Amino acid sequence: MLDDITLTDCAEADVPAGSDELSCDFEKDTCAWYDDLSAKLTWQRADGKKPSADQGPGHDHTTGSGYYMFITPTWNSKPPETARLVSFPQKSKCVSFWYLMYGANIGSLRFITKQSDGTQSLIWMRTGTQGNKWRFVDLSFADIKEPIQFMFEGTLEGTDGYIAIDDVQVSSSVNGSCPAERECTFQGSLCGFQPDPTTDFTWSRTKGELVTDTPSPSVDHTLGTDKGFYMSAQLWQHPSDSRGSMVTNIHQPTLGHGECWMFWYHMDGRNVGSLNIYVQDLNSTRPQVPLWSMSGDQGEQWRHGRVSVISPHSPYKVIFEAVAGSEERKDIAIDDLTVLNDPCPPDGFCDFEIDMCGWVNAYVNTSSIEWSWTSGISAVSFDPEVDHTTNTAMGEYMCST
Ligand SMILES: [Ca+2]
Ligand SMILES: [Ca+2]
Repeated sequence: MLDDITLTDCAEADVPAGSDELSCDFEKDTCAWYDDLSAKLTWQRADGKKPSADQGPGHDHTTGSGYYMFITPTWNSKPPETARLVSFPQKSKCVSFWYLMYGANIGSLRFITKQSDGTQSLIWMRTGTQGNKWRFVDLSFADIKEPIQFMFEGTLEGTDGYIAIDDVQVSSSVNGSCPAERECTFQGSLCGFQPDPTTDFTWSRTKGELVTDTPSPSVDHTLGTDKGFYMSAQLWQHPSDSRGSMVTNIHQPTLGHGECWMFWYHMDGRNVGSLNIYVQDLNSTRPQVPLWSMSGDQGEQWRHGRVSVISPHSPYKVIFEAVAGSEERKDIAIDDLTVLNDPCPPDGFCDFEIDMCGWVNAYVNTSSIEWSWTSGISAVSFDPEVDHTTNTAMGEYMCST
């Protein structure tokens, strides 16, 4: 059995054979991932063929009836309780995985890296229910030179629900870059975004604690803290009507019905300017096609945006462009970009299956009504038992408590 392993000043040969086997569907074992036995909880490997109430979601991601890793509260849980699944130090640059987090106040799932000097970095985090479905994350560590350890840290806060992971992929980069990311928090990297040199300025990856006393957001959207990174056009540095663009990596052709790009944006300042999104078809000499645009003050908060990209015959890039307005104190920022293999729902329609579609709780007075993202399985009594979209207890709906 292994326990809280820390390796310092190791030669590569000191790491056990097979320790780089981190791509894992958990069908036979946990590959080279090991549990931190100093933590209160351990990750369990569950069998999707024998689902039971205490076995997490009951279906894996690989085949629907295979194995996955999960944690769930038990009758004698004393939250918060944390479990950690850890890798040996290695040099892989690209990580992706599927996760499922479900249940009222279930807790949080974090992806953390640990350097040989013990420094830990929080790369990715989700808190609270994310709906009863498997969700995809990919991360890249292109800037990292020394071997690092990867860690899945799940913390249970509630009394029902589960946190599960499956189909972890860990690989080297190809020509220095990972496959174009489908989910980006900007916590560990630029996610392949590159400046467009034909525009007037470039965006910056920054965080609240680096931009105090500026109009840039004081907290990011992912973590909600001044330690969380986002992309900012830093418009207060740029004259009116100047423009700066960021271009994504090349994305492979979409399915015929397209895919949905979802993101969070922050536009603060009365004449802040505009945020424009374009798609560039790489097999065509046509100019960029405008997809989405927003102008003017959207308040001091993160707002949700989404846009459908349909490019079934050609690889493509997406361009985010900020155009500076006349206001002095102004900025435009984006965070938490997610690409789904489905078209976006129509405007004005929100089935709450994916998220809250940009609806935010408005605190008008001291009344304690708050909408929470829930479903029948985790709902308290007096809430509807099924939602309208899927007509099952697994669908999400909004209720006030
Ligand atoms: Ca599996
Ligand atoms: Ca972020």
